[in-house]
Amino acid sequence: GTSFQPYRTAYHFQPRKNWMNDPNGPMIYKGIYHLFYQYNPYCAQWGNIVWAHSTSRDLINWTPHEIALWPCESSDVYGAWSGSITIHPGGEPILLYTGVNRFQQQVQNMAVPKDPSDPYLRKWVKSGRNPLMAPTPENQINASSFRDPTTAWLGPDGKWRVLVGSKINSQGLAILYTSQNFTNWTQSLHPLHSAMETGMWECPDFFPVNVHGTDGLETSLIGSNLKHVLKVSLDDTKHDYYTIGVYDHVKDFYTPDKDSVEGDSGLRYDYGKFYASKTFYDSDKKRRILWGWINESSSTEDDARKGWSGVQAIPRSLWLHKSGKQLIQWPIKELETLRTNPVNLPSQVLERGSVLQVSGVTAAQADVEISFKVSKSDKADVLDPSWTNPQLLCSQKGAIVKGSLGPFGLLILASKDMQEYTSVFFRIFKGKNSSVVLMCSDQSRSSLNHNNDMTTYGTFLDLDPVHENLSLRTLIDHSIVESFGGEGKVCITSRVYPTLAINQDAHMFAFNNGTENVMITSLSAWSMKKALIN
Ligand code: DQQ
Repeated sequence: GTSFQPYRTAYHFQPRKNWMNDPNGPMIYKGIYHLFYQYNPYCAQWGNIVWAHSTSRDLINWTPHEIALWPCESSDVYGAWSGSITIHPGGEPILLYTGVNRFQQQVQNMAVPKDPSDPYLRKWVKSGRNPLMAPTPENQINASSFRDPTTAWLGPDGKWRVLVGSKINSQGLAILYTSQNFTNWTQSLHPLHSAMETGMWECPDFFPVNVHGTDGLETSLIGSNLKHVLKVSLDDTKHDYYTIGVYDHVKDFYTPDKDSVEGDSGLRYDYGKFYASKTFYDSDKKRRILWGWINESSSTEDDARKGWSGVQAIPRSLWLHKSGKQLIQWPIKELETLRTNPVNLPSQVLERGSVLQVSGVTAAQADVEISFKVSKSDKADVLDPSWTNPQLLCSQKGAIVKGSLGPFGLLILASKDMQEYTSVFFRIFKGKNSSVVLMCSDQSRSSLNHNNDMTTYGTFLDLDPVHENLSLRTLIDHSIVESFGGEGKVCITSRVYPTLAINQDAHMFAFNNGTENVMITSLSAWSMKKALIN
């Protein structure tokens, strides 16, 4: 790597160098947060995968530890791939991961801490019984599509259950295994759930959510005031989608609610980059926390030059929206300890065609919250019924395409003369019976270096812009733009690599490129301190 590193993050998790992908085995143990991750110890490209390990007291500042799992046994010699940790009722953590064995087959293995009295759990011992789950000629499991065990949960019958992601032809499935003792596992006759035409399900995650309130729930909890979430990572499109539904713990079936859409057009954690995510229950703070990997949008040559690839999104608290139809995600509260030098702008009209500079913040390393209100939506452009793909709509109607109500939002990582900027914005349309809000993250002008993937992202946002505040919070961290719309109803994360708008040469603006005025009801921005990361 080189010493000129304008794209390294100040407060998003990353290793010192080399390649990182999926977050693995997140947990809290003896008051310490643990994060493991898929890591290549030798270069900035995927390969030679081990489990790297860091710990933290606040999920913000991180200390690296030695590699937790090296591939070295016959059951994992070609890689220690993704997996999860389960905390047993007695408090001991047990790790399940995918090993790629000497026949290049994917199998599931176990490891336990060598010394459970060490709160940092620096050493792990693999089970002599590995592999615990493997493809055989009898079970018909495809040996190259059998990976990523979930956190296990305990059923009322005293048996453990775990899911492993798989596929049969183009049908994605979550294979279910049960066990009395966590070592001998039996494949169930049917998967917990499957869906046609979704392709390989990587990194399944299955957990209960509270019907009332924002508290998280322990993974094995059974009760009446809860629903279940099944998230899978779609290998074909590299998106994490989820359904909300009901888990029958006697028949061991999960059934998504009937309005919960399967596959790539279903609900996503994030409509930008966010993959192979995993949640864990934080028993100290009674919340469920989501980790997700954000890959680079730069070329492999640029990654090799900078010597690293991959970051983790800010851990997000997640809970069920009161409608019961979607999840809400919000950056963990601890992130706010990095906020400094607040800039608050008075509520004001953002006139049509105007730009308002947000000065006094380190715009390349910032946290900003802005809220808009529109007085009426009768002037909004009419939504053509054929415009059903929000991402496509955002790329056809980027920040420079004038509308009536919108585009309005933020210009981020902008160079002085606007040669470079990333825009995160809203557009309001008149739908059939109500207004329709579109939220976009437009990277098309983010860099003069066109070797980057500058795809525009977008999603619809279920919100009434006349009677509710239309809010946007964006975390800016040099090469990361992580946005939360509608108080966490939707997220869009992107990677950008400005060549001019770096460090102190980056600027931030609010803008309204519509022909109607809009109201800014509040605008607060903070410079962000640097976290201690690895
Ligand atoms: N990454 C791991 C696999 C998983 C994939 C390998 C998802 O276990 O399916 O590094 O990004």
